[in-house]
Amino acid sequence: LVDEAIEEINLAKNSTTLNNIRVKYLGKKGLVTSLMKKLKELPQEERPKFGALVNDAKNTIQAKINDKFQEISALEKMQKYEKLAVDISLPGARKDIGHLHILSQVQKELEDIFISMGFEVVEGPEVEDTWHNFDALNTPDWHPARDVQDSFYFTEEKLLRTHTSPVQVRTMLKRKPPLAIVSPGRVYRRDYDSTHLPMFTQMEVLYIDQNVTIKHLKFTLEEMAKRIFGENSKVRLRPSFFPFTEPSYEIDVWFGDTWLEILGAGMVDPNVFKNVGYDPTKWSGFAFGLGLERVAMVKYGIKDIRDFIRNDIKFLENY
Ligand code: FA5
Repeated sequence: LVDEAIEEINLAKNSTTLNNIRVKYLGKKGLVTSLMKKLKELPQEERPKFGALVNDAKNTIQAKINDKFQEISALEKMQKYEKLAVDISLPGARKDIGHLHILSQVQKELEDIFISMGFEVVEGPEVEDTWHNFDALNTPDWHPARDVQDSFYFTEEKLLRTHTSPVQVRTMLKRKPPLAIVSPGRVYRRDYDSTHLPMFTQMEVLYIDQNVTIKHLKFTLEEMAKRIFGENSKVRLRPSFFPFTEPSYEIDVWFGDTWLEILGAGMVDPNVFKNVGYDPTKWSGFAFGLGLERVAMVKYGIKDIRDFIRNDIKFLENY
């Protein structure tokens, strides 16, 4: 009986089985206990010897169970801790922190480039009057850019500015040359497709001094392109027309498989100088207006300009 019990105890794998074994042998109706009860049936002289034997068996089994119990409970404790264990080599739960929108980053980068070249950042209002937005910029009444088809008008004389060029006018009226300013901000047009938004961001650049030539314009454009797009970027200058510059150019940057127009530029038209009271025989200057979304598209290979305003976290997190 003791051997049988020991074998069962050795095989027990958890505390429940072990307890069942204890009940089976040592419980009130257990095998060892019932042997004790047989004691009375035996002749008087055999009782002490038998009693001692059963007691021995009981003690042996009890001791064996105790040992096994220690072993099992240590094991079960280990298993429990293993389940609760923390892998301290895993990265912790991180709080998501926001960052500047890709456009703000590009704007800041460009501002820094121009500040390093001696330009100053100025701002102008988004609600403009037609004089600052068009007339002062030598854009006559009949010009198609003034059309209600292209612009958002509040009244006949007030509109959402269609470009940042009116800030040129406001600055020239307030200050005396020489001038070197950049002016970033939102502008508005009735446009909408994969390269045009109705609300987008421009940055105006204006440089006025004596004897400013196209060479200064070209150098500034090349320097800017190198610093924002890298040494190997491909930039193309195309003759164009703006009422407020003469001559005028449009600048394209190679966009993987095609050219993308990023800015309009030119030498300030003498009529603009007259309109703000600068002497056109004394002063000359260049100006350009960059599309900041377009710059970001080229820099980061973004194919659809509408991604900038979708506010898709997955898109924004990439930059
Ligand atoms: C102008 O707005 C001129 N004021 C630029 C200028 C300034 C010329 C100073 C000369 C001297 P244009 O309409 O081409 O020009 O727009 C300038 C740039 O804005 C474009 O090259 C393009 O990059 C960007 N752009 C124009 N329309 C949109 C639009 N709907 N969505 C996004 N970007 C646009």
